[in-house]
Amino acid sequence: MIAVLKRGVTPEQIRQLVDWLKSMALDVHVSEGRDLTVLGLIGDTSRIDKELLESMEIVGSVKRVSDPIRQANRKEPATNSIIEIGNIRLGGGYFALIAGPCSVESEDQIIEVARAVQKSGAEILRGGAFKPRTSPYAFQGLGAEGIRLLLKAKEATGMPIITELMNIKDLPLFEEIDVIQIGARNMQNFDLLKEVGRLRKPILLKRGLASTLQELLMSAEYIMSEGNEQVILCERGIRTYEPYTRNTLDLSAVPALHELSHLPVVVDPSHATGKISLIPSMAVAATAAGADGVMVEVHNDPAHALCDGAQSLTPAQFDELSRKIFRIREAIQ
Ligand SMILES: [Mn+2]
Repeated sequence: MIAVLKRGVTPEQIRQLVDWLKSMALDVHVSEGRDLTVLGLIGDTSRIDKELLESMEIVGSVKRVSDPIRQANRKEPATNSIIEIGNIRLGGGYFALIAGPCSVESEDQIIEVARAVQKSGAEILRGGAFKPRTSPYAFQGLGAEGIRLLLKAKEATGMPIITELMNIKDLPLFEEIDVIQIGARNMQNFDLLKEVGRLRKPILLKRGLASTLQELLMSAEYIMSEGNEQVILCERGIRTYEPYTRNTLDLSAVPALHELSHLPVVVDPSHATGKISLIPSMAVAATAAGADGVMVEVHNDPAHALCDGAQSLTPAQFDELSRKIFRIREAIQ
């Protein structure tokens, strides 16, 4: 960490600041230039409050030199994390198509959708049991019953399951779930992140609707700092001033996250656009941009879906899309 002091500071003021910094177990290297004095702070500066230091009367500016992200950040250019989900791999050159309904509604529904998307090449089944809905009066999901039905679909098809955990008290129900999703609204629920960090199973972490990439990576760091290194990042659109789409899909997040991190990146064009007419193009574009996976909502009867029907593809539409996605994969390999 580097602190540049303001012009005209007295040697006594510098000495007081250096003493205070040293009292926090840091080494301080003082460089006095003709006009400015620069302090180089050496040691564990992660506990230093940058804003507090910056607010001091004699301090002009402060810059962090070391990355606050220690585990999620990219270390070697060519080494990417590969996440194992059952016998499926994701990341580091492995690509997976994830599909399923927004929410689990019945045994017939989830098994029918699972069989259909599997036939089209999807390898992981998604489906919500616990639903974070904007309105408390909207369908809230089947809860524990939904988890039970997802496991029935897993039994019927062999597909690993990804589903969202909203409350840590429900964790015992997730024992046989393959991937736990932390939704956009919970991306900065730090207690929840720490709890899933203590598990030893993959976590799909969705980007918050108003979160920066740095904040997304800090949230991944919360999970990893507890020992769980199996984190999958998910871009699902962010809130902008454009109302035509449900959110704005930030496709540049895919190569940007690959630059910043070794973790795999999945794109969810369904929640990003909210419109069936836009999902296929964005799913193809995400694949072309190098996403390690694409996650799409598919429903056997979108018109009667209890949740997100307007953004659910039919199995036939998904089949057409998956063909395009696999062709793009071949083209970019
Ligand atoms: Mn949904």
